[in-house]
Amino acid sequence: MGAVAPLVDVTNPVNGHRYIGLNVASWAAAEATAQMFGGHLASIADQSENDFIHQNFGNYGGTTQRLWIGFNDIANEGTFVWPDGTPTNYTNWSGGEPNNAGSGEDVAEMFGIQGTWNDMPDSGGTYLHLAVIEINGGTPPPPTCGSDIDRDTVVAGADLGILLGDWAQAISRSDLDHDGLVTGADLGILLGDWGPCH
Ligand code: MMA
Ligand code: CA
Repeated sequence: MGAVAPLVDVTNPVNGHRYIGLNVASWAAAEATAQMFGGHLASIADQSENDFIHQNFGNYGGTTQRLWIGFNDIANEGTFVWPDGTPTNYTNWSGGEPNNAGSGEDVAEMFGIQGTWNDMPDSGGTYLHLAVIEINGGTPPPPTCGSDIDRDTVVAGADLGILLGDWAQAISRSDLDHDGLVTGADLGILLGDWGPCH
């Protein structure tokens, strides 16, 4: 197989996560592809993340898309989970969904038109799906290294550069004290963590 060029490749400034889009037929193949990229099918933690995916993928190429997202109840019917371990704090099901229709539906799609979700069979039926792959979604940094913004296991100039670039904004990746704004307090935390993670 040759190189694979994502159809969409965007970073969400709110959480710093990267999302790429590829046409992959079944949900399981899409999740396997996501893992080859070092990620999972997208997890959606809140309305803001749902909006971001809806806006960036829902009308790709000027066509209303059906999007594969990670939510699934494959392991335990009726209990939907995210493949990257994101807790289930937010859902955006369409009315009457999930309904486990037909011979069963264990994986979720997002309707590109309005951003709501529906459970579907793994095959996706007759619909082409755009898989939304999230590269660095659910795995928080180890607690001893919360300032390692770029997750390269060392708190260094690259992290400082990201934090300064996010200065005075409500950008969670650099809001190390989680007070809603990137300020001198966050800079102090980062400088205190300077050096290799341990
Ligand atoms: C209906 C509805 C959905 C189900 C799909 C399967 C068109 O919508 O029952 O819940 O997932 O059919 O194609
Ligand atoms: Ca359904």
